[in-house]
Amino acid sequence: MSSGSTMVDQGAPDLGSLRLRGLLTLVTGIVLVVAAAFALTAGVGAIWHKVTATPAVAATSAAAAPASSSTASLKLSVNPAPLGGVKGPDGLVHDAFVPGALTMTAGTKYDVTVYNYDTQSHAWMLPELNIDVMVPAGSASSPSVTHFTITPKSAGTFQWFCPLPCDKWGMAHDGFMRGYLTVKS
Ligand SMILES: [Cu+2]
Repeated sequence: MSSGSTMVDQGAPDLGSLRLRGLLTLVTGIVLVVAAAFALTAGVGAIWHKVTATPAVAATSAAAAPASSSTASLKLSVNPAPLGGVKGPDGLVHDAFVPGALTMTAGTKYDVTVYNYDTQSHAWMLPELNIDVMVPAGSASSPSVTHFTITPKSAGTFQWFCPLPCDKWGMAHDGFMRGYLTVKS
């Protein structure tokens, strides 16, 4: 065999070296085919794994979603721009918490932030849910900021109001210094 390889180098292949080349070509071909088959199998396996794994991940995050959605944030503004209040049917601008009509879901915790653009203090009171929050005076350019939380436990309609003497007309009308909180189950 060692003399055969020497013969190849000399450029005159005999029958033995031709057979060897043929065998090598055949073996190389088989190796390539097997390797290709392996690569294909691995590729399909990876895709299959990806396809089957994706729904499992999606199902996990979907199941976790309700727990994280049990907290919500709500913004209230007293006498916001551009009017510095809300225009009533009498054509005058009145003191108002905006929005005045609120909707919440029972069991959800609401993180409420109140911005007061009025130079007078107000309060947001809802006795049935034990809420009585002082809202300090602010200004149009620098509102006071007050935080409180509400977690309504059961469905119902509750009236909130400002107990401080402010806009007399507003205190007597829903959507101004009083209004309703609707809690859905
Ligand atoms: Cu008020």
